[in-house]
Amino acid sequence: MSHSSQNLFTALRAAFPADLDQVAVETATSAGEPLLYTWRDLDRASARIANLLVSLKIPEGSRIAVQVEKSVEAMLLYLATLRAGYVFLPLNTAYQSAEIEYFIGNAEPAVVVCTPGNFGWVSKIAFNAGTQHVFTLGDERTGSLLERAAHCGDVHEPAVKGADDLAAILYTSGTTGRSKGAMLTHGNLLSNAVMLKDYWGWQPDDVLIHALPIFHVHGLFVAIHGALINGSKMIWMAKFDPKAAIAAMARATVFMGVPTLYVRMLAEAALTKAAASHMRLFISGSAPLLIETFKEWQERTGHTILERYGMSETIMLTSNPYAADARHGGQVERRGATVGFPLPGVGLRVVDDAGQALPVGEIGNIQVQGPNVFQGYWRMPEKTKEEFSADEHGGRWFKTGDVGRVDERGYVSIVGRSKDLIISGGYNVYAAEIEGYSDDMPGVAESALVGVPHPDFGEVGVAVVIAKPGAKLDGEAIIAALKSQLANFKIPKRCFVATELPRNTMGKVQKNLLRDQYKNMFV
Ligand code: MLC
Ligand code: AMP
Repeated sequence: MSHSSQNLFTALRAAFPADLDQVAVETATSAGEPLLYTWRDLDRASARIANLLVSLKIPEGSRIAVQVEKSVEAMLLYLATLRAGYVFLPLNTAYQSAEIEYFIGNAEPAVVVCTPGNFGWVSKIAFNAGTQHVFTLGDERTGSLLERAAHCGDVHEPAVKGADDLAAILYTSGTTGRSKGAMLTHGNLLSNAVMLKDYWGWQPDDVLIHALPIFHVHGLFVAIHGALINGSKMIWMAKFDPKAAIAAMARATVFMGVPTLYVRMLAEAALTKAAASHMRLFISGSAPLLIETFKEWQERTGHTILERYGMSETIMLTSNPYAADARHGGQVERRGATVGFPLPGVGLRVVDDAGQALPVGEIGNIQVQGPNVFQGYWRMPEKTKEEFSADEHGGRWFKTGDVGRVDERGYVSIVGRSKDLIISGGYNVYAAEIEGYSDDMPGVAESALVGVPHPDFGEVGVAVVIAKPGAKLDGEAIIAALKSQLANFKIPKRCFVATELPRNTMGKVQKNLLRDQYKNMFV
């Protein structure tokens, strides 16, 4: 092995404890039986899958697209993909056939792994797109992937990778409604993981409760890398359950969640100071954490949630301090309704619409740079160019699409988004995508989707549709039709039929008026 390899797996593997027989992952079967994986298990099982991938003789840079339920084996498949040097492409299990067809058509993966139940339709899409290998991976360690991997050796030398070599592609929607594949390298992921280990003060005896899905940045990268690069055990939950998460706190020290998870745990009487007394750190991100939730958590548990901010394109960007941050006058205060400071190595500026840097305290567009910022969108050089801007020194800044400000103490607050995006329970819903599907329905002249406050999901989508002359529309029927085409979390919670959409003098739909009209629907 070359010492200069920047393979992320190699770095994670190097952090495994010396005693490989210690428990690395603690989980349960669907019947509730305890299921333990040692560090040696992680090493050997990921080697087998890596050897299987290598045996397929797929070209370098091949994408491995994966749409499977959360399981330890799904994580091992991710680790095996890194190990073998291919590019991991995770897909939310809620995505339906039209969405999957687009991703597979766009990414042209050499290998697709799906659930046994979806093999029929997923393999058809994959083979039509030219994919040669489709495997299945089910719950309880079933499926053809592991059957084939069982015949492969359990020793594998990680592929030598440079910092700029691709490790993963994460699809993220855009203003046009078409998803773009954010290309992340081994260097992006590794630098972020190493920096967070230090910034969040990971300790030798930390134990992470892993309760998030593993097809997005938060559960896949921040949580898994965080634990592995510290050699820390994970308590692994296939699905978030507030009661189980609270019960696990007695044996754990770190929890990561989207705000909805905190809201749901707060609704449980079992959440007390005593229940959380073994915990060291609660981290929230992916969506705004309401100040009420932040305060209530402090009162109920005695812990101050550390809120941080990130994106698929950049992994983690800012964080409230865990300990004294010397760069900011030794600040240790975790301030609610802020996302803290730009992380070490991350550049962050706030600019006006012309791209001019704004003074401290003023609200504007957030742009970022750093070793964590992605390489661009997969096969979309023009889109990539549009999303970056240059400064007078030739610096390259990524336009986050988030609107915010930095106060005189250096704390960043996100106050809005210039992108037409709704974040519901931590999942992103792009208005343009849903509007596109609604507009294509018979009898629909046009439509608008807006986000409104929701007590559980933070924000949910509400659709307003306008009928073509002579057509009669039914909101419920439109919701039912959308359900057959799109991932469930993208479905508007309500659909209203109106006579017209409010427009300004330029003819642009005034979504702020719609948001205002429906803002009290759920709260
Ligand atoms: C589920 N439903 C949702 C929803 N999740 N509706 C809106 N928004 C959501 N997020 C709906 C389903 O459509 C379904 O409706 C019903 O709720 C029950 O579905 P479920 O799957 O049983 O829901 P549940 O298990 O309760 O899921 C809720 C959740 C989940 C909060 C646990 O959404 C979740 O895990 N969110 C985390 C997302 C995440 O990891 N984001 C990180 C992105 S990374 P019906 O009508 O069909 O019955 C990122 C970068 C960063 O943003 O900074 O981290
Ligand atoms: P994604 O594209 O799924 O990675 O989502 C990234 C977006 O989530 C960011 O651009 C923000 O709009 C939002 N986000 C992430 N963390 C936070 C946070 N702590 N507060 C507010 N918004 C957040």
